Amino acid sequence: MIVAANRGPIRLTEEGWTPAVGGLATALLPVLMEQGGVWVAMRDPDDETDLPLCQDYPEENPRLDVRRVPLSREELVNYYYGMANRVLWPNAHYFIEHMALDPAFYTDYERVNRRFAEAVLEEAAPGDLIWVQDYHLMRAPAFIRQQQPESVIGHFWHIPWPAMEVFRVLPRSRALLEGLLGCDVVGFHVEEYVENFLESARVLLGATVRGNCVEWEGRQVRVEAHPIGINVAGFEEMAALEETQAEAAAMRDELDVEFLVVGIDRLDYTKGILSRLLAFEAFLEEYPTYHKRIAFYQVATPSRTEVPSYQQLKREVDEAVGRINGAFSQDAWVPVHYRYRTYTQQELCAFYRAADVALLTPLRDGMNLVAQEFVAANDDGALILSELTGAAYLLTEALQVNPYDQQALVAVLKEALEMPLEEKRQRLAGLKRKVAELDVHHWADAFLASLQKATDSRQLGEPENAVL
Ligand code: ADQ
Repeated sequence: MIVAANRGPIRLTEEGWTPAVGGLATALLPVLMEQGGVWVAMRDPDDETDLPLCQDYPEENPRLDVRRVPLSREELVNYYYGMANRVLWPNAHYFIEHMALDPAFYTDYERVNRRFAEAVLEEAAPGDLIWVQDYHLMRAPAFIRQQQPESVIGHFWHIPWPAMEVFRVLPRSRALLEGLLGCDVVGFHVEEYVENFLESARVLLGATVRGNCVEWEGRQVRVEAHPIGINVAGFEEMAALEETQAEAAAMRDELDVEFLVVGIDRLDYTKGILSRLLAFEAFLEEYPTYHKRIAFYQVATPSRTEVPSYQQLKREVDEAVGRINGAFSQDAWVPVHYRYRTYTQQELCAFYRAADVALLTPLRDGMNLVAQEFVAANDDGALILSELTGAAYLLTEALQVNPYDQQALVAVLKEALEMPLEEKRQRLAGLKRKVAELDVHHWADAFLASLQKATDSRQLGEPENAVL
């Protein structure tokens, strides 16, 4: 199997090369290590130039190759910070006003996608499954298909696919769509994104769509929902560690309040951190009885710090935190605790365990794994979840809210804080069942089984993925 993703699956730490933290590496490294294979990723010109272009992993008993596509600084700026993060990301999340349209972004995106495709083709043997990941690599599947028509190619899109009318705003939307239609299987988190994609192919390319298949250049492209999950056993184990429980207890002691509300996100305008802070401010204004009894702990990982919208968001969040704490702090009580940094998964687990309420209110989110992590790690808290996330379609026992509606946010926070313990436990039990089903290993198995079907039907000489 060959995986192509913007980032590689391993990191150099004090203990040597170890798997990267995060869903993708957790899900796909074990599969690749078992089957043997190659992971193609970019080589970051900022801090990876001394890494080899081909690296065996693990060193002592190699099971896979990490193949790196070297990028120049300019390519990184245009392909990654530009096209991926200033064009495709805001478009998919319905933030059209954040889109920056510089033709150089697309030119380098195309060039880098072609280089990824070439690297994949150099590594691929006949019959290998090729699995391309995410919005950084929309054009690569079509390049691979052109060069090697028999390839079996899948693509998983980790963010929302927007409504067709929003997608079509993108310059070159048709070429981008055609890139993905080089695949046999295209995966999204939920049916709604599948439907938006099918509609985009039908309207923008005039493609024939039957059921969940797009007929394209004499092939059938299956478009499917494969919701991603977390490493459930890993999170449950981490949450149960004595160390984690001690950290959670120490956090509660230090904060010394009756109610702890947490938010954990990358610092990204799609995550709704600013509106959440403003809603918390409105809550404190409306309910003075909660003063000195509640704390809101917001953790934000630095992200895409070179992009101007992210720099501006950082300033706005800093300012809002300062204003709220300036207005409401009394004696030793500070209402908002804001941490702009990255934590280990085990430390995040301590936050999840310590919390009474997880307040996760993205303005748009493909899935939102933090909600699932909270459910796996917490025993008797309440989950407030934006209805504009992929997770909301699945985690129906959460308290769901429109993150643009400040009054609703205030009301749902009060409801969560005052929810009887029995109801919280019941909801959490339902949520835990869902999260267990969504497990990331299941996600990888289900997608790969679908991709394998494309190979099998070809070998049988059937019209591939035929819809009868
Ligand atoms: P993200 O936008 O990054 O992912 P999310 O799904 O919530 O969003 O995953 C974030 C991950 O980062 C979680 O595993 C979380 O634990 C971790 N994280 C967050 N804050 C952290 C911190 N301060 N320190 C350390 N780790 C932190 C994209 C899409 C999502 C989709 C995923 C997977 O935008 O919608 O769910 O991919 O497909």
